[in-house]
Amino acid sequence: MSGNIEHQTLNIEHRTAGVLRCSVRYVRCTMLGALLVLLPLAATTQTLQISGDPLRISVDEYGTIGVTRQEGTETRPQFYSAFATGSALFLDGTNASSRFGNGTSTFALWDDESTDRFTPVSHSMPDAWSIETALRAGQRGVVVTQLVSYVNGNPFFSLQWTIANGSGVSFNNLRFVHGGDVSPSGEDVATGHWGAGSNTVYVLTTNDPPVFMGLKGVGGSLADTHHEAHFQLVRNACKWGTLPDTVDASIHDAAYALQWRSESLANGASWQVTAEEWWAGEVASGVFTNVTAMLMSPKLTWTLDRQRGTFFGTLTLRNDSGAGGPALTEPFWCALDWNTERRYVTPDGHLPNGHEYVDITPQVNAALGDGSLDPGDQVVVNDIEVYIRDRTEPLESAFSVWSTRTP
Ligand SMILES: [Ca+2]
Repeated sequence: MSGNIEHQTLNIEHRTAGVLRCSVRYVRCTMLGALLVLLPLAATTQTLQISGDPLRISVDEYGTIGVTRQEGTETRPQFYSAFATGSALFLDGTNASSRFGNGTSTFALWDDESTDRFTPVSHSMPDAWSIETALRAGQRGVVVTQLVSYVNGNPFFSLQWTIANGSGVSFNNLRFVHGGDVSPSGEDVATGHWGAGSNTVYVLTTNDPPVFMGLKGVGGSLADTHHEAHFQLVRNACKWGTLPDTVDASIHDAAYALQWRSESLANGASWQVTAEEWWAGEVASGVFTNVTAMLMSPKLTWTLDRQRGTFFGTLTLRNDSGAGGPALTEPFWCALDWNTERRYVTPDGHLPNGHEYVDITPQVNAALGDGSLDPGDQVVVNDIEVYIRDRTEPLESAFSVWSTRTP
C-alpha cells in the first residue's frame, strides 16, 4: 500500500536529528494531502464530529475514529494520518474468514471491501457529544453498534461496542480488538507500557516531559490481552486475532491495541465491550516516569468539613514489603480514581493511568523524620481535601503511590 511506503520512509527520517522534525512534518502533510486527492476514500466517507475541547473526535460511517487534541494554541492529530485506527470482530476464534473490521491508513483491519469490511447500517449523532454507528458483519446477521461519547473538558473519551447476534445460530470463541497507530501530540514515535492495575496499554513520547496516551478496558469489560509495538506488528496481530500481551519499551513508531474475548454469543444475545482512551498532562507524566510501586491503601478514612461541604481524608501509609524490602523515599503521592462525583478539590496532576493525584511529600517527610519509609514503617497523613457528591460513595479505589525521582 502506498500509505505504508510513505510511513516507512518517514520512519527513517524520524531517526535522524530532531532538527529535521519540522520539515518531516511538512513533507508528511504534503504527501497525505496528495494521497487524499488520489484515493476515493475521502470522497465516499461521511464524517461526523464531536467538537470538544481539548478532544475533537471524528467518526466515519464505517466506524473509523480520528482524534485531534487542542494543545496550547495548536490542534494536533493523535493518530498517524489523523485516523489510523481500527476495530475487528472475530466470530470463530482466529479464523480470518469470520473476521470483519474497519480502520484506515496504516491500521486498516480488513482486506476487501466486499468480503471482510464492516458494512455501514446507520450513522448519527444522538446529541452533540456522541456518535452512534451501526455496522453489519458481512452476511452473518451480526450487527456491531459503536457509541463514541465525550464529556467536554475531560482528558479521555468513551468507547462502547454492542455486538448483537441476530443470525439464528450461536457463535463460539469470539474476539474483538480495537487499537490504532498512535501519534500522541503529533509525534509518531514513542515507548510502550502496560498498566496491569488499570488495564491500560499506553505510550509515552520522547518529548521532555513526555506526553501520555493510553487505551484502557473499563467497567465489566477489562481487556483479556494487549499489545504495543511497531505499528505493522500491532496491525498484523489485530488482523490475526491474537495479541501477545507484550509492549516495546524502546523508541519506535508506536501503535497499541486491546483484545476482548467472549466464550459464546447465543442467537438473540448481545455482547458489550467498553473502553476509554486517555491523554495525560505533560507535567504529570514527566514526573511519573519512574514509579516504583502503586499499592492500595487499606486505611483511608474521611471526615466531613461541614463549612465547605467537602471531606478531609486521612491516609495511613505503611511499607508492607517485609524485612529486606525496599525503603520508599520521596516524592509521595496519593492517587484517586476520580469521576464527576468524587475527586480531589485541588489535584496536583494526573497519573499515566489518568487517576488524579495530590503530592503529600511534605506531610510524609514531616511524619517520617528521616525521609525514608522503611519496611514496617507507618505514617499518617491528614487533610487531603476531597469532594464527594454522595457521602456513601465507596472509596476503595483510592490508593497511594510511591516513586523515586528520575536521576
Ligand atoms: Ca505511531
